[in-house]
Amino acid sequence: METILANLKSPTDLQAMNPAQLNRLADEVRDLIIRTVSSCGGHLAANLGVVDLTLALLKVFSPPRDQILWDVSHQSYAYKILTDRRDQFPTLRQHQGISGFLRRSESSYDAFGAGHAGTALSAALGMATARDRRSRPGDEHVVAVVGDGALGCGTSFEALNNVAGTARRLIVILNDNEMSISANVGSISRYLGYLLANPRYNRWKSSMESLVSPRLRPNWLRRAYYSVEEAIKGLFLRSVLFEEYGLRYVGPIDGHDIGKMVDALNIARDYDRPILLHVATIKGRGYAPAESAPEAWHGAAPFEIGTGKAVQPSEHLTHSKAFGQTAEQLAADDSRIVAITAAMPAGTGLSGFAQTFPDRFFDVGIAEEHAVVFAAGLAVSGMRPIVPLYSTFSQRVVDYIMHDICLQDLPVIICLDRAGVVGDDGPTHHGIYDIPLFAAIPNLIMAQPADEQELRDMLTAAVQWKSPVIIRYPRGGSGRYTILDAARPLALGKAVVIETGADLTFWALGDMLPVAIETARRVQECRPDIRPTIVNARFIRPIDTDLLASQVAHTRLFVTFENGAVNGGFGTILRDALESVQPVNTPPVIRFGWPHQFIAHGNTDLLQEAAQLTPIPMAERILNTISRIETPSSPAL
Ligand SMILES: Cc1ncc(C[n+]2csc(CCOP(=O)(O)OP(=O)(O)O)c2C)c(N)n1
Repeated sequence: METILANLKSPTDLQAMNPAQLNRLADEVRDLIIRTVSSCGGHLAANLGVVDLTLALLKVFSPPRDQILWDVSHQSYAYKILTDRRDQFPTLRQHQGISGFLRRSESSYDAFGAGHAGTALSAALGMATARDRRSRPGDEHVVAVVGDGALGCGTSFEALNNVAGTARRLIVILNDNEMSISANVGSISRYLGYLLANPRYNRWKSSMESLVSPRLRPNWLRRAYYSVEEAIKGLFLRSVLFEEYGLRYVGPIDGHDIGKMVDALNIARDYDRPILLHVATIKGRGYAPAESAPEAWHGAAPFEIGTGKAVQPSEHLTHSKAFGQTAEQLAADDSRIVAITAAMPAGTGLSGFAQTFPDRFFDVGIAEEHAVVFAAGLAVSGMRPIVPLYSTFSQRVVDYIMHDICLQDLPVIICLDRAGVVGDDGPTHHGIYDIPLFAAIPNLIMAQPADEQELRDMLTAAVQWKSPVIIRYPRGGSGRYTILDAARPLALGKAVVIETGADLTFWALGDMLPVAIETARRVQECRPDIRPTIVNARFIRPIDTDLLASQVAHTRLFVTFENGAVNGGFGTILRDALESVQPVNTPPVIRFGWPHQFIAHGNTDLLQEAAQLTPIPMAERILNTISRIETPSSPAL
């Protein structure tokens, strides 16, 4: 059957469509999103929730002239499809395909790139202010779409605090589905619930709308109606927070009624000061499994559309699960242990902990900064906080970890999940910068276990260390464990020699240990006379200098392996440590890690191949270096 979507030439085509056509187009877009995500995975529930809103936005506004920003931008699939990426959409999140987030380099329709929450309001305010400051200010619009979860971010409120008096016009769409990834938390979320559910106001509003507003066709009359509504609203609602910040508040509006949204967006477009439309949407709208379990369908792995079942279910433990189970066990033995999450209870493996210890579990919303300083306060008062964060989101808390935790030497354990390249989500989500960012901070112990069992050992030991600790571990699991043994002793600052050889010493960090072992095998295949020593480093800070000192005299070449940025990473720390152990005639170090550039999205194996971080090219580079060392006339290393 001929579809509207297939015939769409430009987003401006939507402006001539009638409501029936727009509703049909919405169904077609949902269908394409479900089919694509079912085969390549991605953010499903949030995207299905904003299809109608996206159509309404494109009916009223004209990007790229009008600039539409999406906070996080994980919910931008319909926008991508309807602007200029319908035909590439099946390549979503795949290596060299289109990104799962907005990127300025991908399309002129992507006004501002994102992936981390809480940036759209500040950026939109900057763009609107720049527009107003031009010598001949344009009449283009800046529209920021912000979820109720992202609204809870500190930066969102910092931006709101600056709206009044900064930009003349700004349109904010608050997309309220009452969910972050999990159910939204905190007072702002409760307040939004009050706005959504205020029965007296809503009853009055819907009867007025059904009686009056359909007849208000001339725009000026509709504007007059909204002014009266605005005045009367104050009788029903206690002070409207957004109005205190200098934004006109309009809402709540049914986010699945395209006609109503178009009416409200027209008002917003013509309004002469900052305005916020409160739009109520349902996460997962149009796909029953996602509607009934939006948390589980926030990010979906490939699935069968009919049943909603994962295509490749795994029995194995992930690092996150190993972390969560261990934290729960530790909490059972020690009443000082509390766990804090910044809106990621399931992703970080804390769902079980939350159920077992509800009074020792804190979901603070998307507020990583608050999460770690809150933990510092708990630690000062004798508690033992454990804070799992995704490595990439920890980037915004460097100062709080330095100033509030490490400077005061507080025993807070921060677990950096998704450390290393994460694959399909790409550069906004790769967790490869935590070592360069954190390892310079004094007092901080920084470590990485080689697998899930060692994570259990390390976390259990860390509770006794009485210092700030960061434990990093990668996405997924090693595929070796369904169940873990009891924690084994693990000595602070000590690496472990896995294989003893001579001449060549490999230090592998965490999940790179199997890669180092395989690389050693490849080296030995070509040079049976060389047998590398292989070390599981375990500690980044303090690095095991005793072991290094014992190796330096009989090692001609050190090689480091890490799933992190190579510049300033583990290999650099090891090289510095070697220099302090043996300042003269220090052996050379080959450092394997991610190069100094943003790493694209795509399957992790392909990314590793592209960066030559697989055993064959690594073995070749090692062998070349050895032959240069063995040939005295070769250029210095
Ligand atoms: C700083 C930061 N922390 C955590 C996340 C992970 N994350 C992605 S989407 C999301 C929920 C956002 O909720 P909301 O803004 O309401 O959007 P919705 O998914 O409900 O549409 C979270 C926590 C993130 N992207 N950025």
